[in-house]
Amino acid sequence: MTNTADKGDRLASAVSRIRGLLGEANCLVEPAAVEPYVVDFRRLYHGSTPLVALPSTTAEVSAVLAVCNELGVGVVPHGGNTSYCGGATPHAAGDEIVVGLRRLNRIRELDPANHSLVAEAGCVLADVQRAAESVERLFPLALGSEGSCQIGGNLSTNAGGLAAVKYGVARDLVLGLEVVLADGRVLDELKSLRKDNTGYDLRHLFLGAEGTLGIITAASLKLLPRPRTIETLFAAVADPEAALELLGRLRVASGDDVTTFELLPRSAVELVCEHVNPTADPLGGTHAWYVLCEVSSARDDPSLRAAIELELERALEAGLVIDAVFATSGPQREALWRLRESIPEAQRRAGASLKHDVSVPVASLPAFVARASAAALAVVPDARLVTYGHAGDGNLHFNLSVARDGDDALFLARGSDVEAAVLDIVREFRGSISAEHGIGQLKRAQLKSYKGPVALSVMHSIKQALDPNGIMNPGKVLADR
Ligand code: 2HG
Ligand code: ZN
Repeated sequence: MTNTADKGDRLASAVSRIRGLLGEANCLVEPAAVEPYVVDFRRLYHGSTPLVALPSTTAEVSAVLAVCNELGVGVVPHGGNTSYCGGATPHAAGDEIVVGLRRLNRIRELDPANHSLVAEAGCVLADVQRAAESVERLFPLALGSEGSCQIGGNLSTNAGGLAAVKYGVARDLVLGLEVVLADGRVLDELKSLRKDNTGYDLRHLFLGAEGTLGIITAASLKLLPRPRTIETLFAAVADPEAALELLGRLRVASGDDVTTFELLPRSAVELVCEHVNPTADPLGGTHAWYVLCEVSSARDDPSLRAAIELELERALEAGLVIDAVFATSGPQREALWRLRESIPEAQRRAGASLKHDVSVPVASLPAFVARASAAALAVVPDARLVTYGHAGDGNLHFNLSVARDGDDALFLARGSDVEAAVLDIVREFRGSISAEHGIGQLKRAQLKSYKGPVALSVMHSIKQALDPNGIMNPGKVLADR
């Protein structure tokens, strides 16, 4: 028997054993049913799989992985399919089994006194937020995709999002984890403790590992008091430097309660107005840069608005802020958020785009934007720069859209040159080539040159220790298929 035939036999055997384990109803094999699981959100990859397994308990996940490990068959964990890097999409060879977590979607525990809840991996993020709200608590992870992404994916990719400036990234919001390891063993570290100083902190191995070390099946998540006062403002600012100066001032004026601080260029507002909503621009006039800022307090605090207004007046006098508007109602606040959250969709509708999810130390942002903009435009002079994002975290989506009447293919053909130029500058600033979207299959090559040899070697040792047969999300992050 040849190796290929042997591989085919092992795959067929895994498929049939898993169908027996989960039942036909929970195993998708028809091409039409499988299709949504093999195409990534950005449509960069089109993979193939003989089976999408849909377990609904940790024990079932464990049984599926045990079979795959025994037979040496690759497994691709799959949540809400919102990855930007193809992390949840199988390869085109069709030799991996997809494990969809959506049926593993219970809130196992809701404990307002402990400020925690336990959610299974397939819970949609918005449902986790709602569960917290139902007991006057906040689960602060906030993402544009929160209506469809799943908490298991958020944790596996260590998602960042729109409120990290105050609450941190996904990794910072986890008290404990339950993980099924490659060989099917269940690692039960599902504790809801604030203090547990007992050796290696294993949860952090799996947070951000993108399913390459095991499958997160449940997590104990940190909750906070639900905010009772929220002030949302949209301001035109002179430049990124002014935006950061404003951030510093608002942090102090609010008692360090800035929860969102997003930077938007004029081009992003114009793209949203042109492609999503013609009335999205909240300010008159044309300004180079804008800031969407939210300040929230757990207290009923009528003085917060006055404190922010006073600081804004000072910033206007100092020429940092050119114009500003506060949301005075729920719908107004939603409209401001919609403007920000519509940028990816507007960019999609505007034609081809090049995206770089990068971070630098917050104070270096203005210099980075100036340098990277010049470098990118030197390669694609007529492109539209759409540099926006989580300025409060030093994380920008350094994106470009094709010129209005430009040729998509010609523009995309320059993509690797633009990327090389931008990432060189990121390195100069000791920044990150992937601030919040992870590595997946998209950025494996960049990771190799970004991480030092010692870091890469430690990562390979961890992979080897936890997944010696290389079945967990093969070819993602660092494993070469
Ligand atoms: C956001 O911040 C997302 O809206 C998507 O991270 C970023 O489309 C992008 O580049
Ligand atoms: Zn983002």
